[in-house]
Amino acid sequence: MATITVHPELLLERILSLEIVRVTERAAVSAARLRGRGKEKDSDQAAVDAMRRELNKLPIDGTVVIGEGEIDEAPMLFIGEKVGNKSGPKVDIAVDPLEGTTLCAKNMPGAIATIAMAEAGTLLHAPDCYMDKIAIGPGYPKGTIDLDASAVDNIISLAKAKGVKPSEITAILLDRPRHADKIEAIRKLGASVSLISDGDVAGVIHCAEAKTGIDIYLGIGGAPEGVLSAAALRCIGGQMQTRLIIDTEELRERTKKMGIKDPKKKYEIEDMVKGDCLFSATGVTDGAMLRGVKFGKNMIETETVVMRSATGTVRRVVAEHRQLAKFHLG
Ligand code: VTB
Repeated sequence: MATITVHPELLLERILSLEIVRVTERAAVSAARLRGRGKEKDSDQAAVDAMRRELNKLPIDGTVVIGEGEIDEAPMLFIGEKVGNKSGPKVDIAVDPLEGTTLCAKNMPGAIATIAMAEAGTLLHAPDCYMDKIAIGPGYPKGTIDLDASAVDNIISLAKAKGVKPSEITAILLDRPRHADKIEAIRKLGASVSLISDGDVAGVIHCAEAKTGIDIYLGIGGAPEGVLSAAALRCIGGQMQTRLIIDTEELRERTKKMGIKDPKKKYEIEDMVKGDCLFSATGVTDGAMLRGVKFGKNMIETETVVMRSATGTVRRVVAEHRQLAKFHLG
């Protein structure tokens, strides 16, 4: 019988692609316990604690490159923190234990717990600042979108590539005053605007999910969220361009310290995620991408989407947690 040899690192990566599900599941359950309580900080902290605890059980030698903030402002999962039990490969980790803290505090749709993992040195070390972003789903010719072109020109180009009228395109943007001009221009063109109050990791991913009806993400959101969504698109396909918004001297210094030589660089997905990666997200509240955590009498149910770029495999894991329900663990 032929023996199948799998490179040990690859095997580990395959195992990790299931292990990281636990990490976001636990963070989501902990945050969801505080859903709708109006306490953003508490639910975020609960998610951070749980995610860190689970991460430290993994056979990895990990470094948080996108985390809760700099060491002086975030005691846990800060940028540079070492995580994992050190017995495995060196990896970069990007986390947003609770993406959409306000959504969770208000029990509104779309809060998720999310993480991306890749070989050490391959994830963009982005500071916690704003980032200009544009993204579309897979199947379009390269160059269909350009961050430096106007929203209108991008929608016209995308409509042409899709074979539809610009009025048949739906753009998703964060509902912020800074996007007023863009929104007006898109509507004037006749295209549809879908506004989200928070949660632009899912917003970008929606472009690659046909069921959402979203064609393009436009506008300014968080840089950490930008790297996380780039990791997801690296797995499922699509195009994305971004640029950091470095508008203060303090940020310029911080960016330099993080090793970013050109603060005005236009990033492609491959610049933000340079090699293969894993991405996982678990729903905290119900959303278009994932169902939120359900607390039953003897069981807690979670839904997770986990992606692996090496193969483009996307798994949806609906898990029933009985022990977690019994012991009321976070
Ligand atoms: C987005 C969104 C986040 O921050 O990145 C956004 O994904 C951007 O910042 O969920 P502003 O809220 O300052 O516009 C969040 O809404 C919260 O982190």
